[in-house]
This record gives sequence, C-alpha cells and structure tokens, in this order.
Amino acid sequence: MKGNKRLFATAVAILIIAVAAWFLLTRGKSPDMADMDGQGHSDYMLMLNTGTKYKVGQPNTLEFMIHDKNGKVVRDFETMHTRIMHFIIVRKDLANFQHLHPSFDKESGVFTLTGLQFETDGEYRLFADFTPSGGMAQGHEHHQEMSKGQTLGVSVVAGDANKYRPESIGYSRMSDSRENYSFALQSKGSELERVLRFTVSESGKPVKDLQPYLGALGHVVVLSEGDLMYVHAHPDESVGNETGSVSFEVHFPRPAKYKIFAQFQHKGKILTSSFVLETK
Ligand SMILES: [Cu+2]
Repeated sequence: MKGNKRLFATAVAILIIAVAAWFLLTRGKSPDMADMDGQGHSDYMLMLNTGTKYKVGQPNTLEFMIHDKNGKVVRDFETMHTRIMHFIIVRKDLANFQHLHPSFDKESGVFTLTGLQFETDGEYRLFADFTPSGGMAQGHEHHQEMSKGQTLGVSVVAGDANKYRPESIGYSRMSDSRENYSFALQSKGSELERVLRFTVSESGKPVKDLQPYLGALGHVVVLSEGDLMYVHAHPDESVGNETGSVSFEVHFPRPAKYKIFAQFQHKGKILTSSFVLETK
C-alpha cells in the first residue's frame, strides 16, 4: 500500500508540474516567441509581449520587442524611410493589408501599437521590418558593421480561428481602383528580376505630383500566396514622378503567385492599391 501511495503522489506531482508548465507556456507573461517559417534564418527574434490572440472589431494593443541571438533586447535601430520600425499586418490569405508604425520606448526596448483593428476572424501574419544599428559588441571597441535590414514574421489569431474562411487571391490582376483613383501596373524584365511600373491616375488623368510618403515616392510590399514570402521595395528615385509613373526594381524570391501592395501619397492622403502577379 505504501508503494502505491508513493506512486500516486508522484503521479499527482507530475500532473501538477505538467499543468503548471502548460499554464506558463500558454498563459504566462513571458513573451511568445515568433515562429520564423518562410523567412529563413535570422540572428534576431520578434517577441510578442501581448500573446498571439486578439479581438475582432475592437481596438487591440500590441507590444513587442526585438531580441538578438543572445536574447538581449535590441534598443538601437537605424531610421529607414523616416521610421525605425515598419510593421505590416496581413490576413494569411492576403485579403487584408495594414502598414503601421509603432511607438518605441528606448529605455525598455518595447514597441507599442495601439488601436490595432482586425476586421474579420482569422489568421494573420505580422511582419517587423527594421534595421538594427551596426555592431556595438559588448566590452569591445565599436565596430562599424554594415547595417542589415531584417524582416521577422509572427502569426497571430484574431477572434475565432474556426470562423476563418480564406479566399483565393484570384488571377493575375494588373489594375486597381479606389474612389476616383485608378492604378495600373506594368511589369518588365525576366521572370524573377522585374521592374514594376505603377501609374496612378485621378479621374482618368495620370498623377504627376505624388508626394513623398515615408521619404519615398512609393512603397511596395510583395507577398507570395500561401507561404507569405516577404519583399519590400522602394522606387528608383532618380526618375521622379514627372512622367506620371513610379518604377520599382523587385527581385522575386522564386516562381509563385504574388500579391503586390503599392502605397502612394497624393494630396495628403495615403493610397493603397493591390495587384496579383505570377512569376514562372
Ligand atoms: Cu513603414
């Protein structure tokens, strides 16, 4: 009987430890580590302090940090296109796109996005696009390393994942429209090395006075269908907008179907357009 009692006590202890571990892993305050699928190897990690579950149709607050490979919080970033952090949110079927800029508390290294809205139940992917300041090795002299842009991804769920109904991104589509604006895309070059030329028109007339948005004439984010490979491109500034169009050089990582989100600014308004392009 004594042996049985000890066995029972051991079993209870194991159960308690297992439940506690599960609780800590799923509910604990420790940040969720981002899964890195599709983005390849990186020396950095995106740590979500606010978990991976968010509400639909009401404002969410999202807090995160960037850790280096030693688990240290990164606090020094280069300014790229007027911001230290570009944050992209897409529903996993690419039906939904947001480009946001979180506030940053340098002391704690915490980035905060408030008022974040998810329109529908579903699975979303978040991308942090940033450039850590080059090489300040601990206890060593300051090394001026080349700063390298990083993109880290993390998956989250808004609302009820069971209600998520992914939609197809559809066939190739080289035009888009929003209110009285229309957008046309021309693609030149070989299959994976392309020059994408966008023409923005207002009431049928090409817009020749696009305003710089985040320090560039436009921003393009390219995402592959399914595995959400991420490419961020900026325009060839030497050409300007006098011709009524803006060109971007884009290297597509591999043959796939891509959704292209292009953002411009005109008359103080940010215009977001989307296209679908297939590379072979
Ligand atoms: Cu940005």
